Amino acid sequence: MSEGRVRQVLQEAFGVWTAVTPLTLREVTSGEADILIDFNRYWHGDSLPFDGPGGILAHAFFPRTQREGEVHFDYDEHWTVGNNVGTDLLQVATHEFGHVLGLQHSLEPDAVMCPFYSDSYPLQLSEDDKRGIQYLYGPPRHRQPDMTETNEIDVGMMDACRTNFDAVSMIRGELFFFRSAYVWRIRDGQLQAGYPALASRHWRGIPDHIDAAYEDTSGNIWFFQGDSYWVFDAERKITGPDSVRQLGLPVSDIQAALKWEEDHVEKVYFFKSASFWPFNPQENRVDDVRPGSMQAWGGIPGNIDAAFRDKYGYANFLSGQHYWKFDPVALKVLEGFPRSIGMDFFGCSAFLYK
Ligand SMILES: [Ca+2]
Ligand SMILES: [Ca+2]
Ligand SMILES: [Zn+2]
Ligand SMILES: [Zn+2]
Repeated sequence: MSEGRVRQVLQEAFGVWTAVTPLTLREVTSGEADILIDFNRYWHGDSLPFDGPGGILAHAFFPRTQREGEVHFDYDEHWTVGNNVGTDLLQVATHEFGHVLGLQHSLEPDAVMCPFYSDSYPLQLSEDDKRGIQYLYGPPRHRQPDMTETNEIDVGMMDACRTNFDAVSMIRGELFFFRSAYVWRIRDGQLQAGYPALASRHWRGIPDHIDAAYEDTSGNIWFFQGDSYWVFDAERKITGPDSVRQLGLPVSDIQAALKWEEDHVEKVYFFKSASFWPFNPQENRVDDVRPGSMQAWGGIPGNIDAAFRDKYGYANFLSGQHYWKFDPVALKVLEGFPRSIGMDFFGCSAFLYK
């Protein structure tokens, strides 16, 4: 293929994604680019060498990884477009660009994001591909959302296998996972029928997304968002919004809250970045405005999305699509963690990486 043709095909592959999102992409040959495309052979500087003709065709790095934005194609493939004599560059590029934009593999065989290469023409996004990319970036701006889509389909877009979570809390012995306006409810390891549901159906007046949540010893649920907090008695609001400053917390936008117990005394920890603040529920006050360091939680990453204490007393910390289980006695992360949130809590299948 000529260089001009390759450029054209790569543009076409990006066009497949930009057609269904508000994203715009343009080629730059100098300055800084968000996405870098390269054709490489064998060892080429990352730890994923290519293998000559056949086998591995290409790979791309997910956002928020060290090499985010990089897409590598195996130079040794016989790249072609629209015929069966080689490997179809449009198919492979569209798949890899999906990864570089943040999509994982799809389990649907007709999806562009299916992990197995198939030469199918014309190239078309499946509903699953479209839902995935629109979940990340939304629909194109010029088009009104399709009004025939029901609320159910909206909820379907919130795929627990792909998302990260805003907050998680044990409430009345059940686990509640929060993401945007939605909540998933898990009882005895089973996702309950009718979930995800709007969180406002349980807690009227809850903000449309929350930063953190926990249930205190008397069964009240505390929600945090920005510089405010709310307290609910089961489903009814008792107080809020009130400023977190009233709790003596020196920061807003906390990332997680963890209800804890030390010698049968209730404790709560608020987390933000690599810091945490112990909160004293008896005094209704943060113990010390000076934060503790995450190093106290050996093995937990500095940027967590959510935290909760499970019924066995372990602290669980979530970051992205993984979680870490922390042993309160040994004061360290359990062997074998992090693990996938989707697989352990929502019965999602393992994603294969290509
Ligand atoms: Ca190869
Ligand atoms: Ca959070
Ligand atoms: Zn590479
Ligand atoms: Zn892939």
